[in-house]
Amino acid sequence: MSFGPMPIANGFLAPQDIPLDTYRFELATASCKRCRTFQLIDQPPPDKMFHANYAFFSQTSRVMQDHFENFALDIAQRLLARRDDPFVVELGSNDGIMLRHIAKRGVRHLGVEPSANVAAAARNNGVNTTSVFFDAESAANIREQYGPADVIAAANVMCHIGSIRDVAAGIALLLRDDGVLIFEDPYLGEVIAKTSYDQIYDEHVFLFSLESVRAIFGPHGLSVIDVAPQTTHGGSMRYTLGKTEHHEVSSTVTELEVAESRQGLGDDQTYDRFRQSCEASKAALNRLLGELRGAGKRIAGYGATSKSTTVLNYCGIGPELIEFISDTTPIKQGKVTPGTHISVKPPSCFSEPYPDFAVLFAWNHAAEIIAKEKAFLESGGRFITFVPEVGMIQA
Ligand code: DWN
Repeated sequence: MSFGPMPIANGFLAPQDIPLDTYRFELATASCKRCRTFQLIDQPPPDKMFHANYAFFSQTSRVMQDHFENFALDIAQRLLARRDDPFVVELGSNDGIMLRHIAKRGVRHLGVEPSANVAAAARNNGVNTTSVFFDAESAANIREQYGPADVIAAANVMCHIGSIRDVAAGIALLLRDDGVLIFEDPYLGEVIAKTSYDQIYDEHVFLFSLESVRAIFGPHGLSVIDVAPQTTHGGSMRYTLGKTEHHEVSSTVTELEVAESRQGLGDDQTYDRFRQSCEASKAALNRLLGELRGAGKRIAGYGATSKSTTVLNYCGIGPELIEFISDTTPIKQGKVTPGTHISVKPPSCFSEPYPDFAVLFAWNHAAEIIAKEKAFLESGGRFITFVPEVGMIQA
């Protein structure tokens, strides 16, 4: 399905650069009939998305900080316990949100993070980081310098990599024979179930299912040995893979296989229904915002997420409907949203005075935000949600 011409999701720009906001690509998806990998048909070149001004810093959410501390704990307790001088590599290690907990344990580690600014933040957090794109060539270099990896981890990274087969080849090369690959990404089954079409944007070239993970990594000798659903990013899946002959397969894998078949992730009709649900969601959101603005209500946005770029551009929502978006990320503040040019302001502006409504673009952080914004809700303000359907959250 097509979501129309789209700018770079994290391409926030200074107001004076609005005339330069001309780059667009066609945001359209397809589900491969052979391997059922749900993917973008076209993806902008990686250096247009990941560069020295990359706008997303993982540590902006308290809940995500806890999540990654627990991820590190899972790795340390489940995967490293009986290993002698293990070596952990994290792909797309961002600002070191996970790896710093591995580093603190004195474990040999390396973060591989192509965006230079977030890589620098990771080094400041005491995380050994190299700023390169991971592929078969850089994997060979890492193995030569550090030896084989006991664990290769990645969170919200694999689904960003168009050249995934090259990455899979690099992982197979870098991983010790009995080592494991552990990664998590937004889960296709959740996106379909919740009509969270905003998970579809330039950086997310894939939305994985068990079937597609098997199709991608299987040819490189890596089997899925465990799966564990995660609540993060609106519903993610953590996959653990290992070289086929060295590991037992957990029953969670068969259970997920059955669930995917029941949900129809392998059926064309599922994707037709998803398209219809996206169109219905767009119409309902436009209708609601139009009615509220027509009644003179002030509407803001909450969280200038990457996901919001899809929602705003697909639905055609601009400053005439949404006055500004509140966001805690300093690099986004004072800028405007890509394509739709809504001002992004620091949270201090949110309460000066509170708007009547706030579209919860960071819906995946709803619990954390609702707890933080009690005063907004108690003053009569309402959050507008659109996942799983358009509705309101009030005190
Ligand atoms: O995969 C990706 C995920 C992990 O993160 C990347 N492609 C980019 C990014 O996606 P996103 O921008 O949709 O992620 P979030 O975590 O939904 O973004 C939350 C945004 O909301 C941030 O800009 C910070 C902001 N925020 C806020 O203003 N107040 C977040 C919280 C929790 C808050 O209280």
